[in-house]
Amino acid sequence: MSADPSVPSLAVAQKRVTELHQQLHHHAWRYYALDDPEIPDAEYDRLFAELQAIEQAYPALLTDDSPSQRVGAAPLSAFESVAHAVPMLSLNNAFADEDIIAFDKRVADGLELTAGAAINYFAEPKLDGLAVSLRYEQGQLVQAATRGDGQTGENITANVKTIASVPLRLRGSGWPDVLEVRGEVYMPLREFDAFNKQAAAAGEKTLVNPRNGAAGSLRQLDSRITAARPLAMYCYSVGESSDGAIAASHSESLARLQQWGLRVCPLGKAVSGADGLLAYYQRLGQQRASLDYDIDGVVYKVDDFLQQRELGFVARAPRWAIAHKFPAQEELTELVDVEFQVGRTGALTPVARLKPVFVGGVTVSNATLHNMDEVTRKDIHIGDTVVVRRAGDVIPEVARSLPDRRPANAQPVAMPSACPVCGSHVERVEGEAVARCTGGLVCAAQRKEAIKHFASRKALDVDGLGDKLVEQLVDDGLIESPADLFTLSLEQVSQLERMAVKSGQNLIDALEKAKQTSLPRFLFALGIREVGEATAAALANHYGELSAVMAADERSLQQVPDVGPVVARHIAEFFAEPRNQAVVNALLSQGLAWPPIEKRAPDEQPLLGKTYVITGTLSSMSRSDAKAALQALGAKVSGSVSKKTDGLVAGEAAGSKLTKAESLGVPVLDEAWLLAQTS
Ligand code: 5U1
Repeated sequence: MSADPSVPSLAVAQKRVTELHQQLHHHAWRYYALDDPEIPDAEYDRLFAELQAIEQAYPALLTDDSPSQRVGAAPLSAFESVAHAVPMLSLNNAFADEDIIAFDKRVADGLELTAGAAINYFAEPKLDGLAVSLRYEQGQLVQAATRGDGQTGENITANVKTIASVPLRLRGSGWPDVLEVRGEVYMPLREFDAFNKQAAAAGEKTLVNPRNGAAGSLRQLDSRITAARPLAMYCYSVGESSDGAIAASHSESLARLQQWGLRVCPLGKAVSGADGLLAYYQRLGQQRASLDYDIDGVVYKVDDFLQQRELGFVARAPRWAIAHKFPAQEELTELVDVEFQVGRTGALTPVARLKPVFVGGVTVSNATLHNMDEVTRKDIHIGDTVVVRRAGDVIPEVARSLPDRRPANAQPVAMPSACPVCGSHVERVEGEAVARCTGGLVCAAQRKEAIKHFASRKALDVDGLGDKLVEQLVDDGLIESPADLFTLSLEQVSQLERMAVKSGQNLIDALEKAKQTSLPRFLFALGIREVGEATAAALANHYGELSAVMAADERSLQQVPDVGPVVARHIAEFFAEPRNQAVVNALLSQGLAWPPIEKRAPDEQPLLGKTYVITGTLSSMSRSDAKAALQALGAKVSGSVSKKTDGLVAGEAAGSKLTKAESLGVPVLDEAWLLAQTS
């Protein structure tokens, strides 16, 4: 019995430890496996701290499966070898649709099915991480091993125990006494980015990519390092099982693994025949860029275990499964040159000119290098062999260079001291990653970008005024500022390349129509640095009048919600500049106008603190206007649905966001609700 009254007796402590284990395992499962926590993080932390305190007072109560054991153990000198009781298989790869049609035929032939009989498959994403086998004995995680050569891997138990989504103890009942579960450990992309940002800020080494991040983290001899890495695991098959097969089919076995608390990728789907496989591949390919993990293809498996057994293996790969790979997202090529593009705010962006390379399904010859800090961080020289990455619809980028292959004549990348477009001085502000051309609207590049922004959909929304047309208008000297757009004559526009009288008249009509706008759109269209749609809406609501925004000083501007000192300075500097005042006045004299704003005090913002998502087509207003209207009522408008979303405003033909909202129980609101809020 302890003398300290704040420390419980051993018997009481033991009972409490059992309760805390149960609660912490349960809440970790809700949080990591189901992504649906029941209690706030702070409450979880409190329970965790309580367990740690008891374990410190009574070390005998510290067990291997304690939730506190995820923090990492003392370093090992080397990994032990582990022989897999059931080999970890590899998969044959396929790249073309024909390979999949041939696979389906081989399966049908192997099963001696009549021609045309559709086989039931299970299709699932192929994660780009590291394959790992988990061994549970009496429901407790006793060992985790890498795949190695498929027969023998390395014992990485201490490292895998730090992964919060790997249960240390299986849930429920009915699991075999010995159960080996296989799956992929990966690094979620958002957490990979956050990890690298933090590492770069601290001057530490960054991770090359999420896959290397996952593999490297699992290969640490010091599991405290692994514990600090954001890793997760999805399970996809069973190795040894003391009860034999745990189900009659692969899909049923995944459901059982899930019941036992193991995390299974929710995108797996039962499909039928080769058509079903190819349709799944197409769909997942479209979803790929929006996933929070890297995948490099799809795995198809014959679902029925008896059929799997009948088909058997060739060498180490099953005849009943195949990996259908996506086109590579990373390729090597030569960096031929680096040029600098000038953006709307004068920011100079280094752009890589590359020897054309086929990557992610397209030929890439240019890729962004973001800014000079990135060039330095990635150690990029002209002439280098570089890794080009293109994920889905994402803009291609140079992921890294290969300094080992650097030729003797490679050149470092230098920021020009004069703007490559207008020759104005280039300045780099202390503490900012970007360098800027100081030419303002004197610079043709900035003029073009400013006018493109002014006419863009979320700004004045001038129908038919695309980027190429703006470039022609500036290059031909017909316009210098957004205000000049409204002085264009039919004769001038119809003489432009690819324009005729009809298309010219359409453009003149669109410009006329765009004159009737809203104050938030007008403020956004001016292209003031750091003033996006939300800030423009907040400014309009706060001041009500353009003249008041223009007259506001930095102190006053900081009273506007979400406007801090930096944004306030950009706004005040913009309106203090005589050239900008002249453009605004010219626009007003051309007849740009908007309905008066009804100013709302914070206590008149009934949606303050709420977050909405808008999807589908609304009949009475554009999505941008709906967004501005909700923002004026104090709401935040986000682009993606999560459990934290207060409502999804769904118009006609709402797609995946509607499905997600329904699955998460997020209220679905219609246009009538929106109109009722905003009227
Ligand atoms: N999703 C998934 N990835 N993956 C990799 N399933 C899957 N199955 C595999 C492998 C190597 O092998 C099975 C055939 C057991």
